Amino acid sequence: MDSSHLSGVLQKTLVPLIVRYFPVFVTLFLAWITVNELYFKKQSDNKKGEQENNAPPQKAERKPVVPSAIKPPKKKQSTEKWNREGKQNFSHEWLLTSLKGHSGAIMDMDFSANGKFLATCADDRAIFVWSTKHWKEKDHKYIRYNVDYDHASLIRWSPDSKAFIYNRYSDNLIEVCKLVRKPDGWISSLAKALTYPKVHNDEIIGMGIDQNGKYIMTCSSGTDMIIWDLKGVELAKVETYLMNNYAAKVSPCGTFVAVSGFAPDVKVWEVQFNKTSGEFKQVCRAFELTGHTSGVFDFAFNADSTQIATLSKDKTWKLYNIKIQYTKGEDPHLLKTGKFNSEGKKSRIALSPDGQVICLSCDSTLTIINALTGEVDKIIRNVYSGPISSVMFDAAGEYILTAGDKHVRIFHNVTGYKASILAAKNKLQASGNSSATKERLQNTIQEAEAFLKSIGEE
Ligand SMILES: *[C@@H]1O[C@H](CO)[C@@H](O)[C@H](O)[C@H]1NC(C)=O
Ligand SMILES: *[C@@H]1O[C@H](CO)[C@@H](O)[C@H](O)[C@H]1NC(C)=O
Ligand SMILES: *[C@@H]1O[C@H](CO)[C@@H](O)[C@H](O)[C@H]1NC(C)=O
Ligand SMILES: CC(=O)N[C@H]1CO[C@H](CO)[C@@H](O)[C@@H]1O
Repeated sequence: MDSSHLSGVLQKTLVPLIVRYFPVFVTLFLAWITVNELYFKKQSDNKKGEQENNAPPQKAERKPVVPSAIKPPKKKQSTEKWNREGKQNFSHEWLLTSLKGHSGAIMDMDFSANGKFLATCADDRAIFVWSTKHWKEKDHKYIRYNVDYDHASLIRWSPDSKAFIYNRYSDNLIEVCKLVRKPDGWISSLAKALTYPKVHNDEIIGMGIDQNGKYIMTCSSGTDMIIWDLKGVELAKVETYLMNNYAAKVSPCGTFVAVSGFAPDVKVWEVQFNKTSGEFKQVCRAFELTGHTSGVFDFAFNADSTQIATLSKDKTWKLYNIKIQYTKGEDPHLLKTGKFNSEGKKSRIALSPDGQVICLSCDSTLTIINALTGEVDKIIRNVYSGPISSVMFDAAGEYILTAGDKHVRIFHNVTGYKASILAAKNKLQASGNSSATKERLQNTIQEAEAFLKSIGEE
């Protein structure tokens, strides 16, 4: 009787209470979920920020915090889904084509010096050598090479376009692969030719070959850089004193090796050979690029090695003139600088061969800057479902290439056309030119304008 009485009381009091306040419970529950979601998102954003830079997260990423607690966190879910599923059907007015064949994330790419091949390496263990001849057609010719029991994350052509080097990512050493050519110019096979001894303890993050074929440079994420001869003999070991190396390059002229890292100055060395005997002499300090206030994620040379563009954690990019007499103490000159919110070490920078266009990548977004004005010309988002791993121009500066999840994307260098119009107009304004020069400049402008029109840019 006691218990039935109790249940009777409960039924009379509690049940109506529950029924009455049910909407409130639901609301509170939803509010709790929403607050949790927002809180954790903020936490992870903050963590990212702490790791890469101490400034608050990017403005664009900040979604307006919805005050109404009942609204489910729809927006966040959709971005997550977006990131997971990716965009298979990426399209853009500037996109010429995508190179498809890899089944994993492409980590690096490089053009051969003769312009005939593009090599790509991916975490699917494959290296592809693509013909650059038929980009405007639908099918893209390539030959595949497998890195046994490992994959490559860096790849560079030898200056004679007859071989390339790549790193074995897990083994952390360098291998050389040679092309066997067919009479028609295409490749019949690819064969491993040489394995370099393992010397770096930390992950190899940079690699390059001198265009004169005298040396190879490898650089680790620690503080060491090695100069090798092409047979795999160590010529010199250089301590970079950058705390951690982020990027390392050989200049297109072959004279310089440069490294950026956690410390804000980019360091440039000259690799010297005896002019009469051709023997390796030494690696000596040439100059430094100063001005950044934080680590430099990446940097790039223009084609004639007279300029370097840098991208830093301090949220700026900078363009330097390095055509200087450094032996007489002249320092590089800052040409342009601009703001860019790069969020991590994976951010990349590319400088067009003529130095007129800068490409910046951060995550899956490509930003294209007119280096003459320093202004952003285009932002292309969601190029991949994952991050862009590499950005580069072809030798003619006609195209911008990005590598990322499975595909290489080839964009028209539209900004380059705009920059060349601007440069030509500036030259036209300068008086005292012959009529032939004027005509040539006017032709340049007309052709570039026609192209821009054809692609829908005014
Ligand atoms: C991509 O496009 C192709 C053909 O246009 C279509 O068959 C496919 O379903 C699309 N995929 C996605 C994920 O939209
Ligand atoms: C360059 O090599 C030649 C011949 O081996 C030698 O006589 C000369 O001293 C070297 N020069 C320098 C600057 O080391
Ligand atoms: C003439 O044109 C050239 C480029 O074609 C330019 O460098 C120069 O400044 C122009 N003006 C004069 C006065 O030569
Ligand atoms: C920056 C750059 O290299 N721009 C080039 C883009 O392509 C046009 C057409 O090939 C060239 O004229 C520009 O110099």
